Amino acid sequence: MRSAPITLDRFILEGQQSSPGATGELSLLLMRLGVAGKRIASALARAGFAEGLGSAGASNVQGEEQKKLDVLANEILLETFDYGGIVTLAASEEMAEPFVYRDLPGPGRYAVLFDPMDGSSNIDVNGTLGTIFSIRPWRDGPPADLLRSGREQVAAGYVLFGPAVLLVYTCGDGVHLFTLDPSIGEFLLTRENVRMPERGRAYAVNEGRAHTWAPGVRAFVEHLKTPDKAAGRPYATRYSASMVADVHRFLLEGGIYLYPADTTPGGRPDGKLRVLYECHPLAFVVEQAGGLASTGNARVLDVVPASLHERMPLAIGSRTEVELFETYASRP
Ligand code: FDP
Repeated sequence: MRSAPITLDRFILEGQQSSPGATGELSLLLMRLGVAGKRIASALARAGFAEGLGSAGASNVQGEEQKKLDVLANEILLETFDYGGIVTLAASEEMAEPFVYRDLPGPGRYAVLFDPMDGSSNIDVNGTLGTIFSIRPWRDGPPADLLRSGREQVAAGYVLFGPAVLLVYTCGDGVHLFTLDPSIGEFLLTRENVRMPERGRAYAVNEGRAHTWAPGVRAFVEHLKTPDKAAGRPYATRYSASMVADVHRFLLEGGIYLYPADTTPGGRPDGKLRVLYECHPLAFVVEQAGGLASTGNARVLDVVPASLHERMPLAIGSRTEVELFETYASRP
């Protein structure tokens, strides 16, 4: 007899059963994220012909153009945690202030943070996008209590909307990858305990912005491009305008994604990416797979943001390239 495919629910439940003391609440949250991922995937699949999906014209709290699908994905995620009393608070890149769930049956135990639609410029061109999530323990407290290091995350991951819909997550015991089988509407385990290659052959960065980078960052990218057959250079460029898509590629194949600081006068000295919604969760996933995430002079997971929407420069990927990046970034 063939063995049945391992669904997301089964994998999570079996993991929970082998963790003494687990309440099952975190498992429920991960399963709900699977449902949210399917709902967002369905909205994306209809976006091309469903009236009203696409550019929203409004701006998010960072003043960037917001797409209707960003708004919709944010709403789907808020709804996802709006029952059962497990989640007390949800914070998102798309909301100025966290959403507090009221009338809970008891004290909720978790806060969920998310970037509902990462790589949103890809919406209108049918490119790859993702939803990034991070789960933290939570007791009643002011939203400022969310300003903690990335090491306090209990789970993190993403749903990737590409040719197939994938769900990748970690609870701190390795990284697991599931693929949505549309014929049965279930995420099926495709790779357990994903390991990131120690080094890669590719990098992803918006090189049109090279004039805004610090000299050390420019020198690092020049190094990657300088041919040296024995050392495996030049590296290939792989930039998709969706960090989650690029990081996913490097999770499987090795390589480095960069979004450096803009050092020009009036530029963004902290880069573009948000600490809590993008950098901490992807750093947790990548480090669990054996990779690294760095600002250039600090490990991403050690960074404690001073505000909810704080940004940070990011280098994330294979250990070899990120360590090399740190040596270049520390140059005067
Ligand atoms: P987006 O704002 O379109 O959601 O998260 C920010 C991000 O996408 C990354 O996913 C992506 O790599 C980057 O910004 C693209 O920014 P640039 O257009 O400046 O390259």
